[in-house]
Amino acid sequence: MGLSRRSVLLGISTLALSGCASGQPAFSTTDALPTARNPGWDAWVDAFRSRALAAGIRAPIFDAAFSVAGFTPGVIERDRNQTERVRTLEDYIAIVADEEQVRDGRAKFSQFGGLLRQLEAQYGVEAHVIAAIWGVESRYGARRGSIPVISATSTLAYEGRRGAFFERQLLAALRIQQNGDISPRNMTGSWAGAMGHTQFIPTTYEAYAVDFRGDGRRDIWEDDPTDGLASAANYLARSGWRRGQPWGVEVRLPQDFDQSLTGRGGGRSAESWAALGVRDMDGRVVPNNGSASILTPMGPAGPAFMIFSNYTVLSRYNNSQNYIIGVGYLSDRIAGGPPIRGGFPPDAQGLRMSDRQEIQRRLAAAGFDPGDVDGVIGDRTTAAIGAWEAANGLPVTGVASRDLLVRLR
Ligand SMILES: [Ca+2]
Repeated sequence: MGLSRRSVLLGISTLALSGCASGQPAFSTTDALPTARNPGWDAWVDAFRSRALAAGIRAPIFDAAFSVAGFTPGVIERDRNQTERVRTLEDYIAIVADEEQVRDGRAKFSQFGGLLRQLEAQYGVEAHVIAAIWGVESRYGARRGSIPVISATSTLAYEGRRGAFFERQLLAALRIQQNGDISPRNMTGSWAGAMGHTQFIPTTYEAYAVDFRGDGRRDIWEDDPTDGLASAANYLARSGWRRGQPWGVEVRLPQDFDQSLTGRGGGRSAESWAALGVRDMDGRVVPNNGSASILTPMGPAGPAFMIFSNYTVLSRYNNSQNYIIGVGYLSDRIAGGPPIRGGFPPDAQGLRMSDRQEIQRRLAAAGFDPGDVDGVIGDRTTAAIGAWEAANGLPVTGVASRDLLVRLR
């Protein structure tokens, strides 16, 4: 399967950055991005050097950091592409919390069970929730990102679309180096400067990273995930995580349910929802966990969730609905919970996940590689459809449609 395809999909799925921990929802690329000569960036770095020194960065630290940094045009490309496609919850879960990710999560959960239970005891954040953040952010550490953070943040600060934000990240990154937590060469991350096992951006690192092993360095970059996972637990704890409460639960709404009651603002007690006929997927009244809201991310025909205050805590990490539900759902699966039981509605083309998977299977059988047969129509499937259409004398649309499925059959 194509991890690089996954990272491309995720890079464009959400980046509703809100001072969140991660610059992107998941899976940094491991592709090395080349640097390029750019006199404009050189001049920007010269000017920035004065600002950095005035802000307390010592000259040798600054010069060592930039001696291994360079203008990296690839990060600008990624920054521009990431808003183009908005994924549905169904697609997002197929990418970050599919059966493979659940299996890997359960394996990591048992491998690192001692550490995770220690973190749960110390920070009051359930072990399976920490594991789920680890899974969604970096595929349990497998994709921590290999782009030099000084290069990425200085390129985006220079480019300017969100220049002030990335200059703050760059300054924080230099302070982290000055503090001795990481060497210039080893400070790597995603194209947006999100670093380590749980993809902290530099300002989040400064505020929340911890040295759990007590060796004097807050090392979220190394293979050992201890400091990275402890830092994520600390961040959730300090954001108000309530141990013993769910982030949310999947619910069944009655036929006549008033959809205008859904949304994050519509908090009510569990008793009040029960009186309106809301039940869990086994038909039971949902226990009281404080003020609760109902979300129907894909509309009335899709799954429904009752969410609690821990949903809001997860939103501090990344304020994307798909991200929060993705992490919450993966945490439940790692803890042994079932798949989502509410059906997903057909997409804009009238196709269901199984139809989209059939298109991918048939394209592959015809010799047009669509990437993973995961039902998610990403760049590779779109390209494969276009190539198949061209080879069959049809107008090239790249669209996974009912008509295409019929023709492929
Ligand atoms: Ca440490």
